[in-house]
Amino acid sequence: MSAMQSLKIYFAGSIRGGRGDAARYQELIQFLATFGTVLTEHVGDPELTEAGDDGPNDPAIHDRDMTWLRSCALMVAEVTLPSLGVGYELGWACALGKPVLALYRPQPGKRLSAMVAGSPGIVTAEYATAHQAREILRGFIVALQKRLEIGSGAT
Ligand code: 6K6
Repeated sequence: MSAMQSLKIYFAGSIRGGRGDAARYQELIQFLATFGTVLTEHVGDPELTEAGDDGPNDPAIHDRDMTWLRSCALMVAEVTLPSLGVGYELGWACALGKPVLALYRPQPGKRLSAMVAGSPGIVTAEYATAHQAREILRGFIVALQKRLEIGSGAT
């Protein structure tokens, strides 16, 4: 990738599945923005509630997000709070061959879906602190940037 091109990052996190982790999403998005362009910054918007219906209609949301998903270089999903929409996006990202990182905070008495944890197309990483999450993100993106540079024949 040339220095002029910004890495397009699709961040996925629960919206109608519940907004309990919205502040974490915002922190992760702010960190991701230091590596490129986060296409889905609204996922971390603290004003966005799970019940809010003042935005675009559902087909418009779906089609806009799918256009972004198709155009992204990688997907990062925070999967601790289960969300149908995030599961749908993960499936599409895998089918499209996108690099996918799922961040998960282990919860007492719960386990991450086997369809995420067991997917060969998804790198799942467990974390507890924001610092750990940032280190995981940094490692994943730096490795991807190296692969992209090698793939583009850059020296
Ligand atoms: C506001 C309040 C309720 O719905 C809205 C507006 N909705 C959305 N706007 C943008 N992206 C959305 C919206 N709903 C779902 N998504 C996408 O699905 C995001 O990229 C999230 O990663 C994921 C969340 O899915 P749900 O099932 O938790 O809503």
